[in-house]
Formats: sequence, C-alpha cells, structure tokens
Amino acid sequence: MTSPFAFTRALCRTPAPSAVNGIRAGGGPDPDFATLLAEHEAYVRTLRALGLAVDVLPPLDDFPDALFTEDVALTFPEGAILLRPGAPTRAGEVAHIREALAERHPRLLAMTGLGHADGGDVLRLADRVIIGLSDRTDRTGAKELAGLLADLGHRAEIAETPKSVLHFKTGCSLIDETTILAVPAMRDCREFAGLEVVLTPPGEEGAANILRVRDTVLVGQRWRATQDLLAARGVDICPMATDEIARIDAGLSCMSLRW
Ligand code: CIR
Repeated sequence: MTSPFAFTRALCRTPAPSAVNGIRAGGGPDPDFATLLAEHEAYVRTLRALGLAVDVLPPLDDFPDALFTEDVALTFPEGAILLRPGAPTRAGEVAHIREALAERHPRLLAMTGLGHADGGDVLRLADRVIIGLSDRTDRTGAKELAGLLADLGHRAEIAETPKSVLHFKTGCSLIDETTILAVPAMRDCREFAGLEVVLTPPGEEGAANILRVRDTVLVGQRWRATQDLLAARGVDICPMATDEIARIDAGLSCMSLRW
C-alpha cells in the first residue's frame, strides 16, 4: 500500500481569459475572470504552503479548459500517462503538456487508441485505481488506460458513474486511505466495497470534490456542513474559494496534476 496523498510536486496552468468560456453543462452566468484567477492563485499558494513544489505552465487562450491539468494526464512518481480527453475542444491540450511531463517524469506513456479518458474520472486509492466511465471516459479508453496503469505497476478497476455526475471524482474523493466522501447517487458504487462511504450532507453534493494533500483536506469554502462533518472526524481542513471555477463545472482536484 502506498499513500495516495504523499505528493511532493504538482503541475498547474494559469487560467487564460478564455476560461470564462470553459465547458459547462448547465446555464448560469459566466465566471468573473479576475476572481477565477484569484481562486487559482490561492490554490497554487496553498499547495506550496503544504510543502509541494508547484510548477505553473503559461495560459493557453485557445483552450479555455486548459487550467484543469488533471484531465489530460495521470502522474505518479514512477511515470506519467498522457490521456485522450473526451471533450473534442480539450483534445489539443495534451500536446501542450507533453514536454512538461517528459521533463519531469522518468517514463512517459500515452494513450494512442480510439477511446477516451479524462483524469477527472480516475480515483487513486492506496492499493488500486478506479476508472469511472462517463460522458468523457468510454470503455475502450478505460481499458487502454488500465493496461498503461498496469505497466506502471497500478491495478485498475472500471466503474460506472451516475449520469448526473460529470466526472467520477466530481462525485467522490478520498478523505483518508479507507474513507470516501461521496454524493448519495454514488453510495452503492461496487468498487467502494471495503471502504467507509461518508455521504455529502443534503444540498452539498457540490462539495464531493475535495482534495487531500498530505495531511490536509482542501474543501470548498461555501460547503459549511461538509466542513463540519470533516472537522468532526478530526480531519485537518483548508477551506478554499471555488465559486467561479464551479461555474465551469470544476472543483479542487481539477486544477493540478500531483505526484
Ligand atoms: C470541463 O467540462 O471539461 C471543464 N469545464 C471542467 C473540468 C473539470 N475537471 C475535473 O472535474 N477533473
């Protein structure tokens, strides 16, 4: 078993002004760019304060969602995997991160088949990795990715994601090695067998995308009941502003690659 939280490095990308046009499933007002940028800067500062060496890549105005580096690759100390994101407007982001990953990783593998997989659908546990099928990750992509993960020494399982959830990790995240925070729609996920499943409080489904870094859990600052729930379990929490990135369907894990 290896800790899925013992990160030493992270790779982020500065949001471009076009980020206000990032993909979003629902309606609602555009994010305010200055506030979104401030949320991103605070996120990078927090990762650094938690002891990570964080590199920040330049913005890509042609790719509004490129600040969500999590979706285009998987990173481990032993190597990285370039993915094939499922949204057509995001496919070109991969070429822009290839060199940065090649410079930082001893091995760089890549999906080359016809399938797709987004990093937001990949949940790393202490003893295995769960790949969630979604609108962005299809079975062909998940199977290819499982093979590449095996090459890096990681066992993968393929799970279903409820239709109401964008990415698998939009609806669940690890609190610790054996405890998962999940939206009610994911409570019966078969791949959670053996883990304790803690549900997001009513009305706080948007809080499920927490991010644990070492011994601290980053949680959206507006999700007070979730913060109380975590604090009551003795978790060291760090509330983060996420209102603007949430307008383009994103949460805390999406803004970095970590290893
Ligand atoms: C997208 O729809 O691709 C972006 N607007 C949000 C990506 C969020 N990423 C994630 O949950 N890992």
